[in-house]
Amino acid sequence: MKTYSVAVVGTGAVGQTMLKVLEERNFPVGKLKVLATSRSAGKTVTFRDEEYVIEETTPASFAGIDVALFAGGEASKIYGRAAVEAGAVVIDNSNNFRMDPEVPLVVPEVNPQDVRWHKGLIANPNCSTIQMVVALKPIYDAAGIKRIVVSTYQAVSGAGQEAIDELRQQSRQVLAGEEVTGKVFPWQIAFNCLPHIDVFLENGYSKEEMKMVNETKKIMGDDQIQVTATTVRVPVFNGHSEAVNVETREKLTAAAARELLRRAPGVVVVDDLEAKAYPLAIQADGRDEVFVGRIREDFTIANGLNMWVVADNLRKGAATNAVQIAELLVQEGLL
Ligand code: L14
Repeated sequence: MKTYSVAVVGTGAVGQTMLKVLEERNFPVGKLKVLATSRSAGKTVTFRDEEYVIEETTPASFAGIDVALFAGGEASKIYGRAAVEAGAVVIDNSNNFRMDPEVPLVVPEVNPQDVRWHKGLIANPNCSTIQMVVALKPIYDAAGIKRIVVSTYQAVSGAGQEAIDELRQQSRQVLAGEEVTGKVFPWQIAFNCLPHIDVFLENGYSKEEMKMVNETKKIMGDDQIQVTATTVRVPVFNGHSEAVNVETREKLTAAAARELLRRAPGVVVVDDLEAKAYPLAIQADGRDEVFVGRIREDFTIANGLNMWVVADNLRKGAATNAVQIAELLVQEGLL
């Protein structure tokens, strides 16, 4: 079988999950380079029972690399273009290039065709956007979408390993009646909700909220879709949940939507009220699918649906989606 030289840039929560997912899904990795900042260089990671020493990223790191998965943050801003010039296809999980008109923004279940026009760089969307569009795509195709109102309940893992540690430590502190300390979040996250993810913008929205607005239109290829979002950090370790209200162009009953979602790629419907079955973050943890439940009509408008959408934000929201894009490139002969 043909194999590919792969670089993973970043060894935080997302980078580590990328390595795990590459291994689990049996991506045809020939040579592997694990790159990071000088802070992690020299440490080791395990891939397929072999130890790899983490190397410091430099512009020269990408010679001979076929595909470079950037886990996020600043790295792709500094080395992304250099990697492309060295001949790698870059799949970038950061926000740096997502809205660049020269860069496809891809969710394989939604717009796989967009990989074809890549010019070396492909962006992985924001975690909250990915799981929402996977759930909305079959509804869009069947009935069109006018407007989406979404509220998110986002896990701390999206903010990295330090944020996971902070929730654990603060939970202990609260239960022990100790003073609560922290440095990742602006306020205590344990036993609390923060309507604040990423930075605030001039228009009063957070950047995370505007990512959901803008990325949804680009991925769905429809500028007319109205999206409004409230993104909230909740004291959950991993797995984002979303309350999604959607106004369709044509009438779609809850039963019809449920049936469409049952057949949709990458979706698992968990929707049995008798059995108290609905998607849960703790059950989505470690899974690659998007879970959808509580599907019901919004009786306040002619064509409205409500649903509850949950996914593992480190996997489908980041690492798995990036690896799926790499798989797509292989299938399409684009690597
Ligand atoms: O835009 O803090 O990909 O949970 C996703 C995780 C932004 C921050 C992105 C978080 C990031 C977000």
